[in-house]
Amino acid sequence: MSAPRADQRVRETLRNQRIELPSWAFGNSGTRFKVFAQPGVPRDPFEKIADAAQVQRYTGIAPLVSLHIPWDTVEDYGKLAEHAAALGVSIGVINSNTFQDDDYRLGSVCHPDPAVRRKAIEHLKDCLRIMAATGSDALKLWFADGINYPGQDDLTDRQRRLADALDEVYDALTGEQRILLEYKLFEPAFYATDVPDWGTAYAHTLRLGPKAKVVVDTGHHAPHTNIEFIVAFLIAQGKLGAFDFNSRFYADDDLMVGAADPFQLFRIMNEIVLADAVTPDSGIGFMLDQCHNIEPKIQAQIRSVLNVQEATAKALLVDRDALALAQREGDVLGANAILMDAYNTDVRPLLADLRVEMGLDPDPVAAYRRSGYLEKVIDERTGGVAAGWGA
Ligand code: RM4
Ligand code: MN
Repeated sequence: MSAPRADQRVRETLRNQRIELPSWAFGNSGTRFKVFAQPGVPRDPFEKIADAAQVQRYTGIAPLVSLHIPWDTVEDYGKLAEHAAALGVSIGVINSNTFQDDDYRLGSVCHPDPAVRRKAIEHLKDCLRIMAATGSDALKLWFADGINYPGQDDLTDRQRRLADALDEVYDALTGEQRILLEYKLFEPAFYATDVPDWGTAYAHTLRLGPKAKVVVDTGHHAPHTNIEFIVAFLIAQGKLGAFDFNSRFYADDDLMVGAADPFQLFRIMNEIVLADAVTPDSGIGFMLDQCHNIEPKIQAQIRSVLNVQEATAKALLVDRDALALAQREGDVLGANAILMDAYNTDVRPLLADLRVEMGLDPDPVAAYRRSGYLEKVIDERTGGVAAGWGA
């Protein structure tokens, strides 16, 4: 293939890439210690979607917004979907929340009391109805379930309760609806989590069937876990459903994706490129799951989208033929150098040029800052209560 044609294919793929934004990134958030409120923060899901539409406006590749229920509860979901469409975005994945109710102190779908399990399952089914009303086709399940002390509950029985709940929700899926099951090593439970790792999520989704897949939240692993291996494995098994992108230094830090370790993000996107899975036809979702506690939120989301885009562009530039040859010949250092050449390429000029082709400003962050949007919403959004983790 000649170089210009290769460049066209890279551009085409990048143009069709889609990154999904979390509604909760635009609300106030914090740590266990303090929520630092920011001026101009949305007061309801309509305003969160308006902020998300700004990210789409300047990046051109972020037209989907995930909702979190009950944080994004509204009376009329059809109206919310219309509002999104009018702003050039649409509703993506619906995230269930079975972790912020007093009843869930000992768990939700794994709770020892069947009445609490019933309540949690009914919430998940409500989310299916919200999907139908918003045009979303995926339900993301993250369970905070687990136990803090050895002996607190029966580990095996909790797995059975989990399986029963998942079976019931799976059976309630209609049409194109599907389940995305997320795992997390620890927190809020400390001794044992009921879906702690990809193996557990994989086993449950395998039992459920083809409409259930695994979510890899990049922040949910033990230090030094080789996440790209997990990604490669799940893709090969047809079980990678989506990413929750963010980055971490210590635990589930939820910092901007690509900020802590851009090389890891490149290695992950390299597996995605290898599997030809960058664009939406792969069926894999690329979502951000982040909180911006001290930095400006819309700008941080724009930066995060660009970080994923840059890592993808670098992965697309890997000389696959040369790499395959070096691998076949056992040229250890040659193969590694080919990958590093791509990683070390400055793709910013290519992406700036692509944006101009797409009718966008070559520098999304600068264009957003110049727009005065934040100043405008700070003026407009007076009164009411800013959205946050409880609202
Ligand atoms: C969890 C997990 C979920 C997210 C919540 C807010 O740790 O990452 O995906 O919805 O946090
Ligand atoms: Mn997540």
